[in-house]
Amino acid sequence: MKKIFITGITGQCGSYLAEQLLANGAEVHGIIRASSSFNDERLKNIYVDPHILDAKFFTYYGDMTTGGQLSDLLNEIKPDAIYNMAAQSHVRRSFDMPEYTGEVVALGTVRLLEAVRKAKIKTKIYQSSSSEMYGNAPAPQNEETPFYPRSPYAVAKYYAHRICDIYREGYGMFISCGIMFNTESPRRMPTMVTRKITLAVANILAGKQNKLYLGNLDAKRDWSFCPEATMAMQLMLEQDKPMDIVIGTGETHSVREFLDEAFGYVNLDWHDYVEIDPTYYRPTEVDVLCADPSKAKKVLGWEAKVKFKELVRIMVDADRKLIGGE
Ligand code: G4F
Repeated sequence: MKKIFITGITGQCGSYLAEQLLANGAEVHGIIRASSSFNDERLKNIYVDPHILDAKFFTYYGDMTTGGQLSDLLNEIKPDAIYNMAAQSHVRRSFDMPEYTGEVVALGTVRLLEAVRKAKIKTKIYQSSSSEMYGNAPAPQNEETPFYPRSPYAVAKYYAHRICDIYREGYGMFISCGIMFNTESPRRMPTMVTRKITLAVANILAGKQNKLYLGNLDAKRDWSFCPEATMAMQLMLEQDKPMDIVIGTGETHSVREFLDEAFGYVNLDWHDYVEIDPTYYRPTEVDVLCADPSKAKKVLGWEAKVKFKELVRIMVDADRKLIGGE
């Protein structure tokens, strides 16, 4: 049985990954950031009391800002694979908290790599890199496209991406980086634009909201369905050699198109509800992200099945169910 260690297990992608790995018979260990409020809602489907005899799911309080504890945990667990999903992942917020973002995303990654190196554990590592690293590099972006990070978050991810490169080459460690374009699902943070929109649709239908305040509607993103993207991450660690691979659908749509699709699906006109609040603008914006996922198809045999329209509908349906009042 494989032992897996996941940082960021309480996040959208971390939680889907944990579920899929457990379903495949793995033993899954993850760290949860200590908080006085509950932050493990996404793990409710897989939580088991660790005292039961055949428990395969274990969580520990831990943080990417402290290296010593990561070392202790890795020495104790000796995982066959590690998925580094932990991040302060909100791009707009990274402008308000640049130092903390760098601490978790950039230095957190090097702390994890150092912990593995010093523990001399033979393990495969998956690093969640981000398409934000491309900034305004011309679309479509692939593994050869030069990076041009335009936010504190993106530059921290770029540091993490490059340090993985250095440890892979310098120490011969197996580290694969998934260059992830936007991943969405009903578990998406409500402050990310897609979920903010689908929750608003559900709330408006239920009579609980009458305005939706957004920022830049012209930005274009490649939105894929998170549980499909996490399958690609696992395929990356099943390869014999480590590599960097772009994961996305190959389609790009604007925030405006997302509004058209989400409100149109329930016969509402978003122009009646949406107002622009410039506080959601970013000091530097990324205009167009669109994956060229040819390498993922060729090497992993992976390609996105859920495309834009279906994704929007999955999210609207889930939020209508959540909010009720239909
Ligand atoms: O949903 P977003 O906040 O996602 P963003 O910035 O593209 O980042 C996400 O994807 C990255 C991968 O490419 C990840 F690395 C990152 O961790 C995160 O998951 O914003 C998408 C677009 C932006 O252009 C933003 O300016 O939507 C625009 N937008 C317009 N109004 C808004 C809003 N974004 C947010 N969050 N909230 C708004 O009200």
